[in-house]
Amino acid sequence: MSKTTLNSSLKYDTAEIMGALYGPGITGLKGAFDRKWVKELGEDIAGLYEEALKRPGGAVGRGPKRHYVEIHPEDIRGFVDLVTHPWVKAVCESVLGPEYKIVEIGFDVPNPGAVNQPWHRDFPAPQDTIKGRRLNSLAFNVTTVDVEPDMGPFEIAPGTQWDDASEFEHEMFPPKEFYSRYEGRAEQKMPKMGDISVRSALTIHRGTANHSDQARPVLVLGVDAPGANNHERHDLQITKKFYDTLPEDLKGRLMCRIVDELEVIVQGHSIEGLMMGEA
Ligand SMILES: O=C(O)CCC(=O)C(=O)O
Repeated sequence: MSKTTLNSSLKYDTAEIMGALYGPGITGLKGAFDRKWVKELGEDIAGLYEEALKRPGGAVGRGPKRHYVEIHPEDIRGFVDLVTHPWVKAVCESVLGPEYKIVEIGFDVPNPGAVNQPWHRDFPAPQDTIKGRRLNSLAFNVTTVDVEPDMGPFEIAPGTQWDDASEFEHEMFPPKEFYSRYEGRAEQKMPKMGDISVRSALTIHRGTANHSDQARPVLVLGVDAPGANNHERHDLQITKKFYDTLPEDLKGRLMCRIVDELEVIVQGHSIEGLMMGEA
């Protein structure tokens, strides 16, 4: 066991973390960052969102008034703080093992007027989960605002990461007849600035209708166990200059291309069933 693993797992309880991700399929850490850190993240995301909206294909529609934008790690000032946070490392080590890799960074923006999404998974469950009963990827979320009930909170149906998807559309969208199961279990999440959550992207969830006059931008960090191959849906790029500044033990964790100049990301992870017409 490496020193990092030992330290992280001593501070945070591995069994508790695994119990949460294999049980409800979601957990979190309150107050991981201070509000100044989150404010900067919100500013970075606001600028990136503005740029992405101007670029054809820069932002993927995830339903009316709702987008997803994949970004470059060095676009946000807090990237290294986030991925080296001891709780984030402990969760990844506990659930994905010591060889985990960072494969995605992006953000979702549900704007005022966004409607309820269909209940969904972010991608089909892999054989490792269906047959092997093992989770091989995680999605971390960091809200950039204090979420209030009228802001279209993220809603999740705990325990449904294990649901059989054979009757789901594209193995991701349960039919409407199944909705009572998700509605019966649904929990709305109301994180505050500074909180981090982590979930299996297979736990059935949806963004809800945003009735407020405020957007609810949320950062997404995707992490894989070896063999999960979610990097194929993404294009993580790091400049050589930025790479050289990274802590040694982080360098090997990034499933990325090292480039001289950052290239515009052609958004790969569109979820057709979430488009619902124009965003
Ligand atoms: O509203 C959210 O926080 C998540 C939205 C979502 O699940 C998605 O667009 O895939």
